[in-house]
Amino acid sequence: MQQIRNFLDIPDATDAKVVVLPVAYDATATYLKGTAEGPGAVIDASAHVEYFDAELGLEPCNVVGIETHPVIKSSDSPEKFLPELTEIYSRIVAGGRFVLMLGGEHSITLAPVEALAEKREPFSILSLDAHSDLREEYEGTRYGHGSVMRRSREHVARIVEVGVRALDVEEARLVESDPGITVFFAHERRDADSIAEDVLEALTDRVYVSIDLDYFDMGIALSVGTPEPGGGSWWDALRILRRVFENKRVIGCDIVETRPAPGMVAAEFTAARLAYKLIGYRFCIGESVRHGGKKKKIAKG
Ligand SMILES: [Mn+2]
Repeated sequence: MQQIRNFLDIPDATDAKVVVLPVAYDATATYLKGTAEGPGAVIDASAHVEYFDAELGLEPCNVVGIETHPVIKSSDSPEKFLPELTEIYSRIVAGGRFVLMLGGEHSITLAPVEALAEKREPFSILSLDAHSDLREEYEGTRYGHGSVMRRSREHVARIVEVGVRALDVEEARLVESDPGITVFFAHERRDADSIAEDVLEALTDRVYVSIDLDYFDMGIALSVGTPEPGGGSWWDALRILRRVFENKRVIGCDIVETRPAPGMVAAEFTAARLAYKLIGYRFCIGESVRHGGKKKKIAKG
C-alpha cells in the first residue's frame, strides 16, 4: 500500500514544470505480476532520496518545480486503457510541462509516444531495456509489454535500444533489416562512453527516453517484471543518459517495470533515485548547451 502521495514527499509546486505521473498497470505482464504496485513503491522510496545531488552540486527540487499527479490505475486491456492514458498525457503536456512517468509495465510507454506524436514534431526514442520489445504480437495482444517498441516504431523514424540481452529470432531479424532501429546489445560489453557517442549519433534532436528497470544489473534492480541476468551498472547508465540529456532535447521520459517485493527495496529505491537524477539532468545542467534549449543570458561585469 502506498503511504506517501507525492514524489520526494514534497508538496506540489505551484509553478511545476515537471509532472510525475504514476501509472499502476500490469494487465499484460506475462512472467511476474506486481508492477502495478511499482509506482506507489517508487514514490514511497523517494521520500528517502537525498535532495542534494552530489554530481550536479545542487538540489534539483529547489531549482525546478515538481508536481505529482494522482495515481492512474487500471486493469483493463491495453486496447482500452492506452487510449485513455494517451488522452491524460496529452492534456498534461498541452501546458508545456515535462512528464516523468512511473510504471507499471512497459506497455504504458505507447501512450506518451502517441500523445507526443500527435504534436507532429518528430522525435526519436532511446530505450534502456534488457528486452527489445519488438514482437509483432505476444500472448494474444499487439499492445503488450513485449510489443511496445514495435508499436512505437509506427510513430517514430528512429529507435535506439541499449542493454538488450533477450529477444526472439523474429525480433533479431527485424533489428537486422530495419535501419530505423539501432540496438546496442549487452553481450558486446562496450565501454559506456563509446556507446554514448554512437547513441548520440543514432538519435535525432528531440528524444523520448524510456527506461525499463530490468536494464540494470539485478544487484540494484532485484525485483522487476521480467528479470534477465547481465544488466548494466548504475554509473554506466548515468554516463549515457547524461550525455543524451546534455546534447539532445529530451521531451519526456519514463521508468517502468519496477515490481516491489516484500523486504526488498533495491528496485524501487533505484527507480526513485533514477527519476530524481533524470529531473536533475533535464533541468539543472547547462541549459545553454542543450540542443534547442533557451540560452541563458550571462551578465557581463
Ligand atoms: Mn524489459
